[in-house]
Amino acid sequence: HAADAQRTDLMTITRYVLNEQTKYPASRGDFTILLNHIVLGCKFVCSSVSKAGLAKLIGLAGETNVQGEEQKKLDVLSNDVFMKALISSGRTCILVSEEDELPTFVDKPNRGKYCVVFDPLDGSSNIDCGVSIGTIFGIYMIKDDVTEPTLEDVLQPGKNMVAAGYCMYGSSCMLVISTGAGVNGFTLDPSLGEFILTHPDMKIPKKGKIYSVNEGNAKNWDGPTAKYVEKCKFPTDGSSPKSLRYIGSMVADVHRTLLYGGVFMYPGDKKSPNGKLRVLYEVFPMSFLIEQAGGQSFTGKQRSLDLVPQKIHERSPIFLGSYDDVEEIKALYAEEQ
Ligand code: AHM
Ligand code: MG
Repeated sequence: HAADAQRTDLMTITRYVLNEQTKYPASRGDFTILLNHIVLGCKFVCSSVSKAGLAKLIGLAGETNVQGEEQKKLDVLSNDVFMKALISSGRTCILVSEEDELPTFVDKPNRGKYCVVFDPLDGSSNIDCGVSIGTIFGIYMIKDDVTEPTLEDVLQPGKNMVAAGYCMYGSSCMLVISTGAGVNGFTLDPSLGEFILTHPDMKIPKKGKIYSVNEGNAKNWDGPTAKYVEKCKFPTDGSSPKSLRYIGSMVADVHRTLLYGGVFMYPGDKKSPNGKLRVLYEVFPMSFLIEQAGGQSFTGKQRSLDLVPQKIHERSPIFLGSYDDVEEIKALYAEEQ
């Protein structure tokens, strides 16, 4: 009977969030509505990504984004879809996207109490070869709804986020989300067009056998990063060496880390002291999820979620993953002091 129930009682993401909401009698369903609009964006991007070759959507849009990188058509499209969906939800107030240099302040008639920071299509260098890419998002609540919203409302430490998640466009499309009470994974059933709860209460293994880093940057690494990677390859405690897995698509690398354990890192180095990944919409949401799943995230100096960003497109080094593995990295940095 249990097997029957599994097949016929489908927990969709909307139903899941509505259930959660009943725990808060004062809730007016704003978060559910906001999430429904994010889900719409994810479904759109998923369908565009899977048709990318067919629809000849691949290619340069002839624009350059804030970080000076070439922007692909799919990035532009995904950004437009998410922006419009978030604004029309009527539940947002400030939007920060990797693709836009400036934040978007939502006009009064559409204004709500949530701030959304997001990377609409991360890992876009992987589009042309069909490797998994994803959307990353984090959600803050405005400090109060009396005063006019300001940038201060989004320049908050990651631990203040009320929710964070990513959607991976991989061999299947998966949405992984946390509202601060654990992590849940939903898989898109393409025939239903619904995200179904497939990975309830995800927990990251306490220790892993995988390390994930762009080793091409090794010549510029700092001491602790170099020492840690050396330990992964030549362990001195009698354990087996770790395997290296690096996709170069943060969502896919973090997703694997969440499921299989180990560490994912994008350290700072001599050339880029702050690494590559952006604090607001890459480091924070992923750190939030990993902590909620029982792991840790560290910047080389502090807990990642304690960082207070000064600028919306700020970068930070990041080491995240299994609790014990990140503990080792923290010890190596502490030795340096
Ligand atoms: P993007 O936002 O321009 O797509 O860059 C972010 C991506 C991440 O998905 C990934 O972790 C990282 O860049 C890989 O960088 P590198 O190619 O330097 O290893
Ligand atoms: Mg990105």
